[in-house]
Amino acid sequence: MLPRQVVKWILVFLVISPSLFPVSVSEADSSYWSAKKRHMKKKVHDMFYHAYENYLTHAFPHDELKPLSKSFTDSLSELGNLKLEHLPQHYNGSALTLIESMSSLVIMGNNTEFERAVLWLSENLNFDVDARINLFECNIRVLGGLVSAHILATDSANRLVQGSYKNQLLTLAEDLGRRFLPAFDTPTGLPYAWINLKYGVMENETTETSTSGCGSLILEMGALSRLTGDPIYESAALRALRRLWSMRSSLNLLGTTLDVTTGEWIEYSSGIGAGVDSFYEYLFKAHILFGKEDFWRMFHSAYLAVQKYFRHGPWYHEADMRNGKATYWQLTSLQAFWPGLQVLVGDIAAANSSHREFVHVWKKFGVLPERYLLDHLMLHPTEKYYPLRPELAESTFYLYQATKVGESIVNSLNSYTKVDGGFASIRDVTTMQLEDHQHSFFLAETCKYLYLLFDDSFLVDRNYVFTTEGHPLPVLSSWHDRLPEAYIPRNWTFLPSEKQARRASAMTLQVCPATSLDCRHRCQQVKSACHIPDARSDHRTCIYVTDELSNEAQQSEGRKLSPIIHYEGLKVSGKKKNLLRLESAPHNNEEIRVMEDSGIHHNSSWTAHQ
Ligand code: DMJ
Repeated sequence: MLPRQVVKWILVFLVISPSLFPVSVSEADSSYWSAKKRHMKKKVHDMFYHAYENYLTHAFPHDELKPLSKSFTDSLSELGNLKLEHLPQHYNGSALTLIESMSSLVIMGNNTEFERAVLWLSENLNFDVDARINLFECNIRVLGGLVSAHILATDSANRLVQGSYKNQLLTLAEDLGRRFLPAFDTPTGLPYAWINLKYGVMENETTETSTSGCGSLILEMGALSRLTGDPIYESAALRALRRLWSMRSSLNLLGTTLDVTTGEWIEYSSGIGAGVDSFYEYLFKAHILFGKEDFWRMFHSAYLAVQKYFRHGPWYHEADMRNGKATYWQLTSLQAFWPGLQVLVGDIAAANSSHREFVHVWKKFGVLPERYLLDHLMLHPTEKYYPLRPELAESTFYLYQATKVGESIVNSLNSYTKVDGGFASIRDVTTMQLEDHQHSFFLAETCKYLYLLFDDSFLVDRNYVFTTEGHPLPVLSSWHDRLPEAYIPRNWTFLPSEKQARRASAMTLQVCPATSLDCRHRCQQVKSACHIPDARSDHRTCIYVTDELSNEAQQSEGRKLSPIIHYEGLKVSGKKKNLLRLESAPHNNEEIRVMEDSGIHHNSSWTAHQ
């Protein structure tokens, strides 16, 4: 035992020591964090270059890398194309991943490689190709990539070798923008979802599109107009956006899919995920980029409606735009961008609570599964994949700097998805089986946001708005009609009581169900979000809906019964008060919620969206 006096002096020393050596303690602290940040920055830097160099070696100038087979895919013509129809025979790619990587190269400080990319694209990129592309995807990835890279190429901080850049990327962007215009030639001004780059809108083209397909064009097309001085692009995008907004319900809600010729809704249910997500994002970001109060007013009403009708504690379900009633209770990986948007608008507490839930899910599975059925506490039987999506990293970037969350995302990506030939998507989060696809958004967004978490020096002197594909556009007063007024009200979202906020995450209670794939006759095939045709039969999954039984039953019973849905080997039947019963093992007698009027659990859930 130490003598009492000694113990006393030791205690006194421990109490006063921080004030005796304040500098050394905080220095130690900050040098620990600086070292940690440098270490993490290097890790993300290495991830990006592993993905990038493998793309250059095995796939360039094609669109995307297949990291397992070390080959390529010309996926620009497949993005968003569920049925893989009208695939071009002679399309050889547009170096999509290179276009998407350019802004990340600048953010990581590699001006030499950026210049090489600019020059290669200037000399080789050609949009006069017979390829039917998805307007939304081509806009956010290609037009956004080019416009952002043009701005970065003309920024004195990223000066290219004197005289080497003569606005070639802007010329290419303008060429692409012109090819988009025929899509807007509809009675409503709402654009077709698909356009052939060489020939315009194809005969018998589908008139169905999504809310994000019409409402997420304004940043890129607006920027193109500001840069070229030609208002045509911005006007087309603005007209479509205004028309879309005019279709909102009295609750300020919109649906998910619509017809561009009639301007009528097809799918009345919507949420903040697939088919709608970037519509909200663009209303707000357009206000920041162009300063128009109009965008702010639209966003303000739309945001409040989302918080009122879709939100359930930290989660967001879907609801019918006509009456605000909940339809599908699903968590999707795409929704994880929402907390990031909430940070931008100043609704920090709400952002924090849902970000925390998404992080729980990430930790539970190691990555974010594409879709989780909140009312059944189970993974969606077919959408168990994780295609290297950026949304959680994006929200994490807006909420934090250098945090444990960022570190754990980086570590999971390295341990589960890194392969010799790049980074592979995950086909099934329960088995971590890989899929042969490295999406271009992994370089454009996932790596970029992770890098910015640990080194944001790119953002020091200037404000940027990141497009939905992560391409930075500078906030310039010259682009503003007038500078935005202060727009951040307090307490956007009514916060649930402490008790509710702390309740255990639904995900922590879930059991991962085993499901067997059983594609039977009359399957309507539904592709995974990866859109890459390959030889594997299990690449596609199926759902088919038959109304035969209901017709028979109708005749015998003289009344209308609900359709039967065969769903990945599950039989779903017997609509009762808006609920269907799952009849086959392992989900015996579970009920799923369905839309009140259709009785069929489908459509937006099956709309793939990159
Ligand atoms: C990206 O292409 C964009 O972020 C888009 O808005 C939604 N999905 C993907 C990545 O998940």
